Amino acid sequence: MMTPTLQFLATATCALCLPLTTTAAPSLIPLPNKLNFQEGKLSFQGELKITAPQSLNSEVDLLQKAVKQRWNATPNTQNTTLNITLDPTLKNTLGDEAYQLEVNQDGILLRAATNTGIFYATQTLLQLAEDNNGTTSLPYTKIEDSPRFAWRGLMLDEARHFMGKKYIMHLLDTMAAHKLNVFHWHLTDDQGWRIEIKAYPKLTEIGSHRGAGTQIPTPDWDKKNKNDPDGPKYSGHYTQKDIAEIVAYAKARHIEILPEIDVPGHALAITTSYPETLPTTDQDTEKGLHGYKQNVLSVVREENYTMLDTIFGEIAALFPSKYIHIGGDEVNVNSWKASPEHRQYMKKHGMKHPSQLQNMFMLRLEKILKKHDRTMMGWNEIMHGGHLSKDTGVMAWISVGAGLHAARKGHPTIMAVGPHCYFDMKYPGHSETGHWWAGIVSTQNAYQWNPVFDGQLNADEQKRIKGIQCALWTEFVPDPANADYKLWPRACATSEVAWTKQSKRDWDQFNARLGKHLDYLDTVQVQYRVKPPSATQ
Ligand code: TNX
Repeated sequence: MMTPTLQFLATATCALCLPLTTTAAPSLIPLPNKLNFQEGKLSFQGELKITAPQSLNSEVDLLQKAVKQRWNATPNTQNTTLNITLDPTLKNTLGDEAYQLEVNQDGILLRAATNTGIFYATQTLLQLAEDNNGTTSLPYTKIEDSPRFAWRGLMLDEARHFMGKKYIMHLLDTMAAHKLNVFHWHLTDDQGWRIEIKAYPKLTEIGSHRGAGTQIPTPDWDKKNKNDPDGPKYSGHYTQKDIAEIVAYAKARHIEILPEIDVPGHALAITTSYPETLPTTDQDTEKGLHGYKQNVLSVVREENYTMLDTIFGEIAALFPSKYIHIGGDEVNVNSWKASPEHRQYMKKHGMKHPSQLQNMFMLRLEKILKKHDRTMMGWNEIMHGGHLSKDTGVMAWISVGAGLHAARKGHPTIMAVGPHCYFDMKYPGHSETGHWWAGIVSTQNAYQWNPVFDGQLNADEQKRIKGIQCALWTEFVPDPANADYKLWPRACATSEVAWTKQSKRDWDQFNARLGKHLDYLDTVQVQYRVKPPSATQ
């Protein structure tokens, strides 16, 4: 057992224990699955005296830091304890991520089967505490909690706008506070390549810059300086050292990072850095959906697979995640139709439609990732043109139907559907910025849905819905403050959809809790959106 390092004074205020309704819950988001508040509070000044096994040092350390920062606690010689125990048998009844938390007149107890469970218990504890001029109080509480979905994700696009290490760490902290456990990092796109690849240095030397004096043009949505035909220069990338630091930071917070390298489309940053990766062309092609030509890789050029093998090898060495995301969305197949060697290849292999070329490419990537001991994941378009290995993960963004289709086909499926999960869509209100192709996404829209769409899937198919993920694409998100604004409180809703059982969720009740929860977000410096008085949500 670890010896007590910090002390705190506790004065239990009431011994009467009456169950209260969950609306009395201070601010807990996501709502625990079994929660019982009782009459009375544990109040204390000073720091926590923690007893815990050594194997929990990392979780205890993070808790102590948070307590110091947020509860403004000062050393104190009186004792009330926070006892933390690991009990592996809980795994059988409650699962890996479950925890129990109890606050009573004698102190605080946290129990779980794993470090992850204890970590979540500490996050609930931090939300439970109220600080009043140096006195911290916790309601007498009994919680037994475990998540509905294993995959509770949040995606950030840093290709369109680069937010930087400090913001990512802040975001990981805020995710952890909401028990979100997958950070999907969209690191490459047409407008920028944001990760150092040692074998292909031009990807960042050339590909991480756009605008004036660079080779990647400023996109229309980013032409801030109208007098400059190229727009201002815009740059940013992470070194492999930065990445290692961020991966470790996430790991300590029980978050897995899912890296995304978007191919074969959305690849202007690659094709600009290494033009030989492009198909040769004998016809003019239309611009793709996002206004670019020449942003699709050749899929018949063998050297491109060597390049991707090397890139994904470096990615696999940096990120310990089970899956690696390869993008695969919105490929402008006209680039292949206009290419003599692609037409020849199709003829030779009896292919009728260029989507079959896309399928061939995906099958090659599945193999490359397997070689690096990883499993492929991609946007729902990866299913076009043929079958894939059943263990390949599909992230459904374009529609619910695409997600249901993926689950029926046997793929592990993540629901990331626009109308509920795309937080680059506008909030309600005239002055809000953002896309609107998936509609206005209010916090209520982010909350009121059921990711398994009851009645549409049989039991086996339902099990393939591994969870949900919200996404922040950043064409219209210029900086970290705006990223926070667009994410929160909508991602609070995502966290509860992902964590709390459908039968326990209720919008009005969530909305009531959210008011108080915003105070908590203040304590962790989240620049969330405050609903204007005129807006409904
Ligand atoms: C679609 S979702 C895209 C992104 C855009 C986003 C804007 C997906 C896989 N592709 O490239 O940024 O819409 O909402």
